[in-house]
Amino acid sequence: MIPIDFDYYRPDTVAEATKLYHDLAAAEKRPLYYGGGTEIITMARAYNLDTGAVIDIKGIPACSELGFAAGKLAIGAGVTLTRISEAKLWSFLAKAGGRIADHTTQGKITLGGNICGTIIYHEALLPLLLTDCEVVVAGEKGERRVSIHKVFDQRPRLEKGEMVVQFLVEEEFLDLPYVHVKRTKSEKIDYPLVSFAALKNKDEVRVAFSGVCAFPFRSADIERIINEKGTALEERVRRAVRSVPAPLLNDVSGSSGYREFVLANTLQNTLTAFEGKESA
Ligand SMILES: Cc1cc2nc3c(=O)[nH]c(=O)nc-3n(C[C@H](O)[C@H](O)[C@@H](O)COP(=O)(O)OP(=O)(O)OC[C@H]3O[C@@H](n4cnc5c(N)ncnc54)[C@H](O)[C@@H]3O)c2cc1C
Repeated sequence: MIPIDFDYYRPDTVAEATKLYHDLAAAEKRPLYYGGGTEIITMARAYNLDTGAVIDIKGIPACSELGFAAGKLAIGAGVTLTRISEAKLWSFLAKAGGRIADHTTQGKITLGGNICGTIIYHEALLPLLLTDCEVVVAGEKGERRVSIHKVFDQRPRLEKGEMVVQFLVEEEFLDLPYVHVKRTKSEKIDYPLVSFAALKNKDEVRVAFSGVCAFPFRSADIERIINEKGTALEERVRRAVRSVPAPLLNDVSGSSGYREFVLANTLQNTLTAFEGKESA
């Protein structure tokens, strides 16, 4: 049971949704945009969330879009992880999403909710970071297109009242060789000890991580180090691990020392595969 009363709205357009947000905020309803509701409902049940109104974005056509236009794959923020997987348009994102929560919950979790939620892992973000995708964001003043790196920098960076409408990924990235590895403490379904994504673009390897630090990240320093082909692989991996941008997580899933070990191994295996053959 959800122990709080709140109003439920399901607008048909982005403009209607952002106006609703503005009006509800002015009426002190503390509105929230609502994707799959998995985090909102879980937190409300645990008395960790208080809202007077939710604005469900799934009735908005732009938020449900999944297809190609003008050389880009458009993925609506309200598209579920299951739909992404079943559409078979981008196997990298399907794979990253396919290791989040369990099969049933993936049918509810939306891409926008995974990126904008408060749970620190945001694992579906990793392929998006590696493709430098654009994000359509809407607020009271209208829509804007921004880089994913501006929308998410250690945490979601939306302005108050803004919602994510779509993610736009350049088609040329969709067929590049990639690696996705998720290591958990024991169960296949669990929060990540290390979640790792790599993409090979021509000769350059791009890498992004979740579960390593208290936020997911892609690091220019780490990419520069691992792409120094003249340096021995073991040395590159050692330096890359030392360049992680924040303290390694140390929690019930694993100590920081164990995470460092798993991270080094994952990097080593990925680079060996990428440098030895075309795809891994
Ligand atoms: C059982 C379980 C296991 C999980 N395991 C993992 C895991 O292993 N890895 C991982 O990365 N995550 C995991 N999560 C977290 C999960 O992926 C997301 O946090 C998900 O729960 C939120 O998606 P949702 O669509 O249900 O969002 P909602 O619950 O609807 O919303 C979550 C938050 O995002 C905001 N929001 C939603 N959509 C938008 C939008 N379009 N624009 C702006 N703000 C928006 C909402 O206002 C709210 O604050 C797990 C969650 C559960 C419940």
